[in-house]
Amino acid sequence: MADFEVKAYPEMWQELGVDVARFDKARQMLGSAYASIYLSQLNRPTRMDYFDNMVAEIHGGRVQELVAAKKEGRPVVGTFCVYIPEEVVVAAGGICVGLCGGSQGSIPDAEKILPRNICPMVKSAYGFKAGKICPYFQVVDFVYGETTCDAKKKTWEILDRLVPTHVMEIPQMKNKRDKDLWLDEVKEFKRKVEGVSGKKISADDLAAAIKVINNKRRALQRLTRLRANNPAPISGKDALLIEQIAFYDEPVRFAEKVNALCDELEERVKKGEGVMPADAPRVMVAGVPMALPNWKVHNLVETAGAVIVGEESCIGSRYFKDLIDENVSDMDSQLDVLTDRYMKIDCSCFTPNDERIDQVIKEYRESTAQGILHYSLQFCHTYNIEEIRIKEACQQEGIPYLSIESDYSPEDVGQLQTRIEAFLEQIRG
Ligand code: BJ8
Repeated sequence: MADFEVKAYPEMWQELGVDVARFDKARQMLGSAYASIYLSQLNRPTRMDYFDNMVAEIHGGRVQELVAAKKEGRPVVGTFCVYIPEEVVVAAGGICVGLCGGSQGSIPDAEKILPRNICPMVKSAYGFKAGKICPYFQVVDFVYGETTCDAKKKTWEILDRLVPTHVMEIPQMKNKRDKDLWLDEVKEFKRKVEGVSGKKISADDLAAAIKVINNKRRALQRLTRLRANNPAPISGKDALLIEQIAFYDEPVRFAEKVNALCDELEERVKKGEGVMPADAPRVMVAGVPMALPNWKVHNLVETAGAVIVGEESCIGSRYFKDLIDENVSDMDSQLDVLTDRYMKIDCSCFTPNDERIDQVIKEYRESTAQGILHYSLQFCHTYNIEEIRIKEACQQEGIPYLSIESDYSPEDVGQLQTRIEAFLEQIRG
């Protein structure tokens, strides 16, 4: 197995108030997991080297950039949901970072205070702050939470004791009054960001930020389109990693690197080169976001000889499928089109949520997948219940389907492996 190390920056961690001894163990574990899950893959595109380096520097180089930005007075905002309008933060010269919530390691810290029977993503995220084992959490000026689900909504009240946590009310329906509420929330968010940064956001600032984030989303759309080729030019694991890095990398650089990778993938497609043979089963994943370093399902599916060709998820297409109209130039119209774009996010917190059911089938067709794997986290009521409708839609369309409900522990790996192998046999026919 290739050597890989997540770099250590103990002095900086110390200054940030991280529990260095514990965090260093987590760093080593992440490095060996990454080497065995990622670097063992065959035929990887060479331009994945940038993203490998982003993982190597996840607790160092990128954190240094955030610390430097803060010294310049630029706000650093931690987020947990794709509903947070990052264009507003970027317009104020700030940085949005998606905070970690995909690891089993921080859950015991959370369970000292939070109930055990809530979503592992919420516990993992809270545990990172409570245990002081995430430099990103230590560096943010404040955290922006939202009211998408009960577990998150109520955890923010407890998290606020450890780090300033401000909550946006996300509407749960899509009527005109809901859009009006959301527009008010976006305006209040803008005031908050202006307050922290001491910078009044102009229409030009917002226009520039909208372009930056649209370009990031366009690069991810391009990557998704390339994955529809057979053989797939990139693995699902690598694509998922890129979608995860999208939440903490500098957006202009990130878009450049994704586009450079896509250039290489286009060459591969021309030559008929892939990461798996053309007869490998092609699977699309739909459901709950897989926060870094949650690679469990992708790893199981691809280790079993299939390839994942799309993620209908917030760490996936829900984050980048919609762009903001760039053809308006006054602040009121900009906030209006921004609000429209965010209202298209079809999170399962909405009711009714027919758009998502249609979107899953649309993405399935576009990805040229041969089956859908629905993924929910334990205790996520909205995704677990909405799964009923996704399953019905798949039955109606004759799409091979598997539903998985899991958490971050390794305990169910054997059982999942058996179910995934049976599902792949069904696809192979
Ligand atoms: S817009 S999907 S990122 S809320 S899995 S914490 S819902 S109990 S993640 Fe999400 Fe925003 Fe929606 Fe997307 Fe709660 Fe469910 Fe846990 Fe969840």
